[in-house]
Amino acid sequence: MRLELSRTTAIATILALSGAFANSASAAESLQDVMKRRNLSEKDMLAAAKTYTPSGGRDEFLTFSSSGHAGSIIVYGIPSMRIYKYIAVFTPEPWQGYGFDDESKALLKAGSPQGQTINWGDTHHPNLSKTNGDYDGQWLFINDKSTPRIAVISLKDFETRQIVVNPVLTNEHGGAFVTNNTEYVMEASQLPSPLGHKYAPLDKFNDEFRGGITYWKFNKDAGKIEQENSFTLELPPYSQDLVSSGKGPSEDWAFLNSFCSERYVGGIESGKPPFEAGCSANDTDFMHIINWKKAEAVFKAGKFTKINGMAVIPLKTVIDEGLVYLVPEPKSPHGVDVSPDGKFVIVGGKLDSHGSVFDFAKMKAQIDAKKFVGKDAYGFPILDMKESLHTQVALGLGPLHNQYDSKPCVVYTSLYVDSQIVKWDYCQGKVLDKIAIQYNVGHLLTMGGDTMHPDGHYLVALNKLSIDRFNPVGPLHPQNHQLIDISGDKMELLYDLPIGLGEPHQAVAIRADKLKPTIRYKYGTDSRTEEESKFAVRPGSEKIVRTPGKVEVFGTVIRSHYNPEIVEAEEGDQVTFHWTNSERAEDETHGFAISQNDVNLSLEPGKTASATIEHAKAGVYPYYCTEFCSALHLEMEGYLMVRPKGSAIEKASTNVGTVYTKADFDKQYKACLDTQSVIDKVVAYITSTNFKDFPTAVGQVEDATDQLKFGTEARAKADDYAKKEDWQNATLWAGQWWQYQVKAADIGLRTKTYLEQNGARTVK
Ligand code: K7E
Ligand code: CUA
Repeated sequence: MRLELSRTTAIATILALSGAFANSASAAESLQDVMKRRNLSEKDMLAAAKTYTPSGGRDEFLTFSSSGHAGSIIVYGIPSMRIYKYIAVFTPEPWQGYGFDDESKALLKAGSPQGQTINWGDTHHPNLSKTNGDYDGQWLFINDKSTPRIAVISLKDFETRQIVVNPVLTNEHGGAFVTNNTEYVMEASQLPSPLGHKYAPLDKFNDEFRGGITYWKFNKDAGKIEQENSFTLELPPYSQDLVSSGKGPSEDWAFLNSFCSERYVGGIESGKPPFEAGCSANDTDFMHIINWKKAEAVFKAGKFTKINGMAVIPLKTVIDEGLVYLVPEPKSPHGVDVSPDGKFVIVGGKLDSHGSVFDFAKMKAQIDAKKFVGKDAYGFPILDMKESLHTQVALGLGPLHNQYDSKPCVVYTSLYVDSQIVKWDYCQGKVLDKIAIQYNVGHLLTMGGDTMHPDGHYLVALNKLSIDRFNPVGPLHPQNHQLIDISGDKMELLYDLPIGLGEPHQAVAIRADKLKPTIRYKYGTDSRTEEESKFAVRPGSEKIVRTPGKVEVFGTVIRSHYNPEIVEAEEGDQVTFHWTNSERAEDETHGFAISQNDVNLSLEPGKTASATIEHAKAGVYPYYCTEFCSALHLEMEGYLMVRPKGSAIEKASTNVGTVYTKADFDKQYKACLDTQSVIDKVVAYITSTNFKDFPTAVGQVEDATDQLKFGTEARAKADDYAKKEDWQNATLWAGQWWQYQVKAADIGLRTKTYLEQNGARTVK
């Protein structure tokens, strides 16, 4: 339950607190001083109190927003509006090693049309997997409008798992929308084209060009789209737009908008009016009412042809089997959104000032009675528009998208031209409230707004322009997401989030407690497939394998060194590094960059990733860690030595640098013994508490124990060499012992602070 402070109580509390501070002896500014200095009103203070999240605080909801043609997904929290992550999807992203390690390169290649790797995508509609119409927190999908593709993202590690290319359509817009139980991910075309990437001249538009909607079969357990179980419905060459899945009574159905049912083909260069004129001539376009459940049965009965390996149900079969019906909708519609109870479908008409509420039961009755007012040019039955409508409500100019509230019958619609959001009652057909937006709003986002049980609370306006809202950063402005409180009767604007990637079209938000991401990978996981990597090795079994023309490194990384550190190769060799991060500690990520090469890996705890240099050029190539992983992060480094063709292999030199004596060894050894007594004190403190009740502390203690174990091994080596009076190796290994001690002490102190701050008790 959310604690709702009334406006007056909140302000009274804030003012009382500020009074308390003013009375204190410190010279710190009071709240009133700050309000005056920064010119903040009480309303501002209230908005701040509703969004401000103190350090260490958590958000109630997580948002997944498209980044548009930046090709990724932006993750941010609500109500704090703090950005947490950019999930790389269609576009390479070096921090995550995405598009730079062999594993993700393979994923991007498999997700591109044959013969090329496409390194960007135009993401529009992220959608979450659902079970019984509600988010289950497992999978996320997003579409690429430019190259018709769908990506699957795992919510276990927030990584892209799969990209599938549509072999039939040439572009799309109506993706990635899911059916009520994520049986299918839907993807509908926008610009009609000959199916299967063929050529046909534009004067054959009516006969050879087609639209289509693909039903990608999703295997929820495997987290995989299965192309062999997917199918496409051939549709008339209208510009199909967005699609919304039915729910409850309409669960077997989907609703697909279209514009340009005029089938106009522009040609401004030859004196014809542009597309925009010819595509908006008619008063109405067609909503497609799709019986996908029946389409699935027709597909399973084998009534399809295959195009480029994809099952396509031909136009005639679609009509004969009763898979698609049309109903006129106000011209140039955009948003289509099924109500939480599945009874209504609300359509926004960009060029019409109404929100049109279609009644599923009324449409279904006409379909069952085969009562049609006519057929389109291809023979698709058309329902009566008036008889299909529950109501139409004058909302304002340019209604685009709709999102539902947790309150029954309440919906929010974006008004693109008016730059407003309208709150209205779609049952009674009346406007309830309006709020101004900066500026030209597109999609809206309510919490769980497309599920059967929306959470309410907040609304986000995904705006197209930000004009005067932020400090200028050049002609390309940040995108602006505006957070609005919808818990009361009146909408209240709370916060502006400038986003430095664009253009975000749609976003979805899920209650944070529905997500259970992992903290570390199972040892040796290829994160791009989530399977065990065949290249993983354990500490102690690192190796360099040489075959003619090839050098393959199987190594490990841990604070703060690579094993191996020096790798020899010959000019022209193919050199591959497979690194496994053998850390168990939370957040102990290492990187791997090789100078002068397009290589950077992100190695999270437990992960195995690979990088290949195809034809090594002669030279010295330092490699190093790109994450500041410990105090000796800068020392986490190595050399790839590529000797000129034909020269002999060199041994890593040991007789360079400082020479150590017994005195050096004794000094280092004493430092280690002193450090050990500090560690013992910290350990004594931790074990005197109930640290076992704190999973974070338990994880840290495990990690520190690991480090101390490695330290003991290094100490044994130092002792051995000391016995042989090899002071060089004895001193260096004693130094390594000390490194492990420092890491253990660092973790130990972090744990001590954590326990103190989180109220651990003394138990013995
Ligand atoms: Cu920009 Cu859904 Cu692609 Cu509307 S879409 S705004
Ligand atoms: Cu590992 Cu820095």
